[in-house]
Amino acid sequence: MRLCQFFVPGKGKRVGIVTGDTVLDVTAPRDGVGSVLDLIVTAGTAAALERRVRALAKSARSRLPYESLDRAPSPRQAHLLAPIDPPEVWGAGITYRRSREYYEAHNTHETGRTKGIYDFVYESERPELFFKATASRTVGPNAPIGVRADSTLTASEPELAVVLGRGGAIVAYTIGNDLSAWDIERANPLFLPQSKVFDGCFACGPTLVTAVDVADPQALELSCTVKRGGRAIFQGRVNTKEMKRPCVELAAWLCRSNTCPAGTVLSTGTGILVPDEHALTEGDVVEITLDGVGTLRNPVRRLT
Ligand code: DO4
Ligand code: MG
Repeated sequence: MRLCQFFVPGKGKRVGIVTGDTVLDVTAPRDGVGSVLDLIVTAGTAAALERRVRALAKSARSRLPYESLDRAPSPRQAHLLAPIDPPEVWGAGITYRRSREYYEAHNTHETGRTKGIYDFVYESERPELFFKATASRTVGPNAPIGVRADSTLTASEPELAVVLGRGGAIVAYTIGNDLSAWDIERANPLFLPQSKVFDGCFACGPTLVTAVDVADPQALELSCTVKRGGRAIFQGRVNTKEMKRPCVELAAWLCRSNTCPAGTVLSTGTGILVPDEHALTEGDVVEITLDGVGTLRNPVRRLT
């Protein structure tokens, strides 16, 4: 099942189930369905979430065309929102061989060693995990993603993102865009938090697909297009089978001695590396498509 959230003028946030081209409005705050986060917190597990969503789909009272919601956010028009308001967003890094090679090739930090930090983290048993964003720094479909005012090399990192339920169980999947100021990170790895966390630093959506509906999360096709002036300047793709560590392993590491609230999103690392010459600029549009989830489209805004 696919879940979404959308805004309707005069009604506020709504919870939707996407079936084909249609969105079923299943919002019922008095029955504990005020948000997708409510559903995930109450269900806790993937099986319970699936049961609840299937039952809700049968009782939906109104429906809308998905297309009518897939537009720029405006208080005057119905539009999609991020499919979840995550209490926490975390990221995993260097989970693909090609990201290790790309990051390492650009690691100008002199260590005097034959291997750099990205080689070490790729080979290490412990994965790289970092705090990425809060709900206030997360944007949904068609909302602007940010480029820091003090960065000249910010890139999109298209990623499979998992949504955790109770005890770190994976209950859903979505697309994550881990916007990253690579110039800041390359200046010094200790600047990583500043390269990763800023306004509009994370986009997710357009929908969440329940975990029960994903036969194999390590066999999903993810693609990305960056458009400038309506023309594609970059296209890339990856399959999640190329990940070194499966999603469940990353989620288990994240939850070691670290209780993650239900609804936490973990973005599992990028295998699509946009060349430096295509650093994001104001007005670019980034489109990321994932099997079963849809296309996450966001315009780029330079922050002040
Ligand atoms: O250490 C850098 C971050 C790596 C990352 O975000 C990724 O591999 O996706
Ligand atoms: Mg990343």
